[in-house]
Order: sequence, then C-alpha cells, then structure tokens
Amino acid sequence: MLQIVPDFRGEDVSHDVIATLIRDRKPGHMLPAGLYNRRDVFEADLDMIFHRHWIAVAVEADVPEPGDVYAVDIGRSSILIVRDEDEGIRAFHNVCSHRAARLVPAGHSIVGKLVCPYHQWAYDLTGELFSAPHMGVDFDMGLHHLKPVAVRNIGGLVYVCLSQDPPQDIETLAALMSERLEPYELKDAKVAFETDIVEKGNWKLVIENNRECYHCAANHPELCLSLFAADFGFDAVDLSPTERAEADALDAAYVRARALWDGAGLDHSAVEHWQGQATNFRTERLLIAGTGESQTPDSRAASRVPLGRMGNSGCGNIHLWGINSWNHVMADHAVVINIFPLSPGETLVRTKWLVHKDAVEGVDYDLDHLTSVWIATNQQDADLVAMSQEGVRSAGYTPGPYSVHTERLVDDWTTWYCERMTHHGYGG
Ligand code: 3BY
Ligand code: FES
Ligand code: FE
Repeated sequence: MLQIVPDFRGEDVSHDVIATLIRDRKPGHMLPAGLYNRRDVFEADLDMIFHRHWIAVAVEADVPEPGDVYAVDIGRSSILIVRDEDEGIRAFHNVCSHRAARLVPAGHSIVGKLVCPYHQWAYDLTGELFSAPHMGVDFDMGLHHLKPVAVRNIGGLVYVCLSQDPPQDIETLAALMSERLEPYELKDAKVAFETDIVEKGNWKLVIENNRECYHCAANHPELCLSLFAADFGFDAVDLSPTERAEADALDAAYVRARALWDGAGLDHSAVEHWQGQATNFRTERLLIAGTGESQTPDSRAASRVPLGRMGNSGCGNIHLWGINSWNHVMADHAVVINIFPLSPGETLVRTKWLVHKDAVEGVDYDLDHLTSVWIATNQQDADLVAMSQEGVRSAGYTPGPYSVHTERLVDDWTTWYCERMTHHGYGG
C-alpha cells in the first residue's frame, strides 16, 4: 500500500548522526569521514560555524571610497560591504526588503545609492530605504531598512558575523591585531591582484592543510625560499646533525631579531586563541628566510613602496590565521587569503595581494614577482587537499593520526571545530 505519512523526523535523524560523528572523533586524529563528506554536515557547518562566528570576508582596500560596494557569498547568504558617505564601513544582507532580489552582483561595484534592479527600490549608503515607487502614500519606508550585519574592520581586515549575538571575544583579536597591524596602514593599501580558485576538498581539509608545514619541504619549493617550515608548531625531534645545526641557527636568529623588534617597538609575541573560545586565531611575527625581505621568488621586496610606515625590511612577516583565513603581512606587501565553503567537497580559496596604493605596477612592482610564490603554493595546496578528499571519500578511509611534533596546530584546529559544534548542540 502507498505510504503517504511524511517523514518529519529527517532533521532530527540528521542532527543525531552529526552529533554521533562529532562524539566519535578521536583526539589527535582526523575527523570521521562523514564530517568531510556529508551534505547535512556541510549545511550544519554553514549554520553553526559560518553563520555564528566572525568570518574574514574582505579587506578595507576593497571599498576605499564612499559608494564602493563589495559583495561576498557566505554559504547561502550574500553580504554587501559598503563605504558610506562618512567613510565608515557598513555591512548588510544583500537582499532587497521588497521581494528579496540581490541588490548588487558578487564582487566590486560603485554606486551613488543602492538601487534594486527588480522594482527599483532605492536605499542610501546607510541602508535606509528612501524610494519605493507604487507602494502608496501610507507606506512606511522606515520599516524596510536593509538588514544590517555585524562588521569589524581590524587593522584593514574586514570581518562579518551573521549572528544577532556575535561572539564578544572578537575584542581580543581586535585589540591585538589593530595595534600589530597599525604601522602597516592597510587602509592605504590597494588590491594589486586577486585570484579565486576552487579546491576540490571540504573546507575543513583546506584549513587542516594550512595549519601545518609538515608538507612544505616536499611540496612548496617556491614558498620555502622565504618561509621557515619550522615556524608552524614544529617540535625539533629526530633531526640529523645538519638539521640540528639549522634549527639552532634559526633559534639564534630569532633571539637577535626579537631584540631588534623589541627595540623598534614591533610586537612579535605568538598568541594562540582557540581553547574554549569562539573566535579562533593565531598570530606571530615570523622571520622571513633568504634575504629576509618578502615572500617572492628571490625573497626580495616585491614593491619598492613600503606599506604604511614600514621603511625597513627587517620586520619579518606577521602571520595571522583565522577560522576561514590566513594572512602574511610584510613590509612591502600583504597576502590575504579567505576561504568559503561551496559544497561538501568544494571550497573557494580567494587570495588578495596588497601593496601601497601609490605603488605603480611595472614601475614599483612587477606583478609576476609579487604573486608567483602564492599562486604556485595555492595550486600545490589545492592538489594536496584534493588528494586527501579522495581518500576520505574512499571505503578505505580511517581517520589517521596527526604528528604530535609537527601537526599540533592541526589537532588544535580540529578540536576547536568539534568543541564549537558541541557548543551549538551537536555532540556533547
Ligand atoms: O601560510 C600558512 O599559513 C601556512 C603555514 C604553513 C603552511 N602554510 C602555507
Ligand atoms: Fe527589490 Fe522589488 S525585489 S525592488
Ligand atoms: Fe601548503
């Protein structure tokens, strides 16, 4: 007989499955396969992580002037960032208050006001509706403001939070990084180049891959000319005499550099913020390998015009990790990478290269010299992530162990993810 009773338990079943997967995660190991592969986990990640935490979406240089708009998709939601007439940065849902049309396309636009392409409702740059043709004289435009989104500009890096109750611990990140990034004056930078690549892997695999440099020596020949793999949660064990001598030399170089940084008032402490916290970040001032100047093929500065007040190149590289981002801020340029989940097995990796706004391409910097290291690195990481994703999809997958010597930071990240999902009602 035809069964016509609908199954209203779909969501509950899915919730219980996800909670079991979170509970099943073995500390020090990768996640159970379903957490990388399942569509319902992907949806839960969007709801619980991307819609409730502070997510890095833009740089101040994306909206340098009043009327500049930058729209970005976070999962199912499109957000627009706008520079208002008073030079403030605001964020709104990119959804018309009439019949929900998207106001602006993804990416950059320049507007005098925000006019919906559907029926021409018009909003000013503060999100106030000021024109709604044919809605009648009694229509109260004051009730149809664009829906605001919480936004923070932290030293030129723009974060949004879609929650009505955004995590307060963004203040820790804001206090630390506003000060650390202030001399770089990223407000006066420009986006010299931008790339989008779609990695064939779950967003959590993209981040796991980013949280270690175990794979760097074998996979990133270009990046390793300017970056020390030993900087990322690396415990110096099992070293050959040559490697031991290199490790000692790096330690000594850090002692000298930190003394110089202290003298110059350049904060360099390593700060890790994730245990029991909503806002996940790590930052440290790192030495640059080679000539010490920049992440370029010859480790020399890419731009002749330094960022902000960073006249000298001995100030290393401020690395900053977040929930969906990693950044390297150097004296001459900054690399800002934000990731956005597209599907269980696809992640958008967006990279921006920032230089001082007065730097002229072809005169002060060469685009290939500026961008080639991270273009190569991103492609190499995309290949590694895709290999891992193929593995976690396969019947042969068992969550493997992280190295306690070189993958501690991966374990910290995966643990944070499970804690947050538990906090939001999964697991426990
Ligand atoms: O750039 C990063 O943040 C990380 C660190 C180690 C490997 N990876 C490229
Ligand atoms: Fe925007 Fe109608 S949907 S004006
Ligand atoms: Fe890598």
